Amino acid sequence: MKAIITGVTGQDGSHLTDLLLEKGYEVVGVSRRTSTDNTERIKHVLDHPNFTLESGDIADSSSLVRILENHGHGLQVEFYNLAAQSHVAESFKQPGVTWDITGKGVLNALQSIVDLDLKHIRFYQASSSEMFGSSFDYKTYNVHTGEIEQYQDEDTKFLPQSPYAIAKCAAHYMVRLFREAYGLHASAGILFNHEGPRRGETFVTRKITKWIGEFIKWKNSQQGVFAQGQIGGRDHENYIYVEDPLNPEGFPKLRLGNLEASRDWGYAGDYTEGMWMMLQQSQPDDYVLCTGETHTIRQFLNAAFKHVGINNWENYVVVDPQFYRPAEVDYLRGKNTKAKEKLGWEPKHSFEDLVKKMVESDAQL
Ligand code: NDP
Ligand code: GDR
Repeated sequence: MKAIITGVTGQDGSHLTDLLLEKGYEVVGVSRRTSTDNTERIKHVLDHPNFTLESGDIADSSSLVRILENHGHGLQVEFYNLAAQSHVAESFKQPGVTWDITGKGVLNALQSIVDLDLKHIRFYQASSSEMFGSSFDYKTYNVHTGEIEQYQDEDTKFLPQSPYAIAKCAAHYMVRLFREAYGLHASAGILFNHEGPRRGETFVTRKITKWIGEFIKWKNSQQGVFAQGQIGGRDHENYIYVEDPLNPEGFPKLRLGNLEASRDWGYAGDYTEGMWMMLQQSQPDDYVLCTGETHTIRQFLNAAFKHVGINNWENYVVVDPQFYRPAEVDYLRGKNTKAKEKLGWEPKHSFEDLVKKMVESDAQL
């Protein structure tokens, strides 16, 4: 069993590598050239006898052809395409690059597989709940009050709200086309947000838990009594201080954007197992992976700060319009019935488990 993983240096790539090595796979990770080392998340497997790191870029077809020629032959080969410019806010600033990597990159991979006649390769595409954008379905769950439940599943239409989401939609349709046109075993996992201690530091959950970790370290290093004391000339709007007139240094507050959006957050390790399960099915298909619960950023803040004994997180956070997006996805809450019934997949970690795992890792509790 062999697996080629693009995006191996990312959060999901590193979890998937751990899982497949455990299962006895030979893993070929594809990593692009960067000016500083990007292998932090996979450094523990770099010397593993079943792990090889290949240099390649999803935007460069010739590098994919070389890797597929070297590693794509053999009976059981799986290709997990996790490579993407995956930051939604950044996709508004770099829409062209996002398109080339997150959208066209998928065509490069699929077309190379067909051109090289390696159609036995099973292909996984990392599709996203961002493709739903502002769209949802609903069912009435209380006929007396008329209350409705909003959700997204495999049948919900896509209404993408960012260059990232549009690129993911194009890639998603490309996977479907190659499945139907060339008979490829190509599946797409429509994954809702999944996080963990390996999450990139600019995504909101990790940004929060990393700040908490650094704040705790700073607080523990201070001599004075920690409080929101009013000592003249201090910038209490943007900094946190100790009540020590001899110590002018403050700690910068956590700056965030929209706190009202709702996300269906799960643990990344559970979701990479779902990716693998999809490629073990006799028929390729598309599946939603999610928890079925949704929480606002405010609720995440509440839970994360509570975990370190802080009940008034509002005093530590500044809402900064620089982190607002030109268009927002307000509400994501998935329904995972199909994955449960057909794959036997279920998330193993709750929202509370996830928050605990992330805060404890960053605050070294
Ligand atoms: P990360 O941002 O952590 O990882 C992205 C990976 O893609 C990194 O390894 C990055 O390499 C690599 N990459 C970027 N550009 C290229 C390129 N041109 N050629 C080759 N590799 C490239 O994302 P996640 O691990 O969180 O997500 C994995 C995939 O799943 C992505 O496609 C993402 O869009 C999708 N997804 C993620 C969800 C989530 O909640 N995490 C939910 C739904 C979908 P480098 O280290 O060099 O930057
Ligand atoms: P998302 O994740 O856009 O859902 O995409 P992100 O954590 O970036 O944002 C979630 C929500 O938090 C709000 N927000 C902030 N976001 C960031 N990054 N930084 C902030 O300071 C901040 N303040 C508030 C956002 O506006 C948004 O509403 C992730 C990525 O992993 C995608 O690749 C993936 O496809 C989707 O999840 C599913």
